[in-house]
Amino acid sequence: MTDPIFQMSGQKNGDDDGDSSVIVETRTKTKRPPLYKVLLLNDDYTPMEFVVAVLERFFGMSHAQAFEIMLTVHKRGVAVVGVFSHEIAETKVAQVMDFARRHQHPLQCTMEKE
Ligand code: TYC
Repeated sequence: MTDPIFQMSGQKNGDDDGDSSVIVETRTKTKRPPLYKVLLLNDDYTPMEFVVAVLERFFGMSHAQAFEIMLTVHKRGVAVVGVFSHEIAETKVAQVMDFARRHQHPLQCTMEKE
C-alpha cells in the first residue's frame, strides 16, 4: 500500500494532474464529551436521614456535606448533587432511583445536560 504521506503531495504515484502539490491540512478537533448535572428533587415524604445516606453512599459526600445539600434540596426544591459524563450520570440516577424504590421512598433523581 502507498504510504499516505507521499500520496498527499507531488507526482510520485500518478494519481493527480501532476501540475501542483496538494496538501490537505487536517486539524483534529477533540470535542470534550458533554457533561450532565444530576439533580435531586424535594418531596414531602422521604426522610431527611435517607437523603443524607443517599448523598454519602452514591455521591461520596461527607456527612456534613450531605446534610447541607439535603437541606438545600429541602428548602429550594432541587439541587445539583454532581456533574458527570452521560454514562456515569445515568448510573447515578439509576442507583438512587433503585435504592429509593427498594426503601419505598418517593425520592426523585434526574439528569440534564449542563
Ligand atoms: N422534604 C423532606 C422532609 O421534610 C426531606 C427531603 C430532602 C426529601 C431532600 C427529598 O431530595 C429530598 N422529610
